[in-house]
Amino acid sequence: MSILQGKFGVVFGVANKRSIAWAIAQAWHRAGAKLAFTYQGERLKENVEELAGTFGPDTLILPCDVTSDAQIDSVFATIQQRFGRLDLMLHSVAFAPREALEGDFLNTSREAFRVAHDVSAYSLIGLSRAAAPLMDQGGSIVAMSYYGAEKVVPHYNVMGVAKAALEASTRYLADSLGQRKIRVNCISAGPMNTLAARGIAGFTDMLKHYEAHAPLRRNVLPEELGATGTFLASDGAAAITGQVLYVDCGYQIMGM
Ligand code: 0WE
Repeated sequence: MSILQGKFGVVFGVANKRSIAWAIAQAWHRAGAKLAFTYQGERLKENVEELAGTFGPDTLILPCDVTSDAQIDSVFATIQQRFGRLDLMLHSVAFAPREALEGDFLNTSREAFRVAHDVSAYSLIGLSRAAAPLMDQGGSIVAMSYYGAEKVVPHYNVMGVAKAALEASTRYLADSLGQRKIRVNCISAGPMNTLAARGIAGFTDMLKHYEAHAPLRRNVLPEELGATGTFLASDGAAAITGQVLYVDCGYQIMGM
């Protein structure tokens, strides 16, 4: 029942125990994968060491600011040395300057747009290009998205535009990497109570709105994202690439 036995993976985007990246990493680990983790900034180093350290003292934990080509190269050079190859990659990284997630979308600055797209969308391309040479037996790349990519969600603003770029990039990468048997997909998760959602005005009401309107009348659980991440990483999803899978208790199908 260890469907990822013998597979090597790298996980970008663990900040703390509530992170979606951590939920999917735990599921990948339980399915038998051997994982490397990256963290962004010294502030998050301890958190990731504490969490990923539970997978054993020799768990690979590396710094990576995804806006730095040099740091991306360094991460994959180390993975090459320690693992020799790679099968799985999780991209669970996003950032827009806070002010861009508060006011009117019309006031989005050039700089906020640039940063949001660099961190949240371009990074998937840069990471995929660096990962691909190590995925010499094919691979599965999974990125996290959100409904704000396709419909207007109040305050999601430039992040919605960046997630639209991420989803389109997923399709172009799926085509680019398909002949190497590397699949690229997005999971579009319903809202989750993570660090990235903390302090967002009206977030609690948003969770209540999903609970009231999603067909399943509840919110998504982290372990359900883990299960979908494991499916996409597994041979069960061998013919699925370039897709956005909604894991949102059905919310996305509703018109009203
Ligand atoms: O993608 C996200 C959150 C991404 C995010 C969150 C922050 C908060 C702190 C990106 N950048 C920042 N920058 C910060 O300074 N989600 C899907 C969660 C989320 O964020 C929202 C949402 C939802 C849902 C923001 C506004 C409205 C809804």
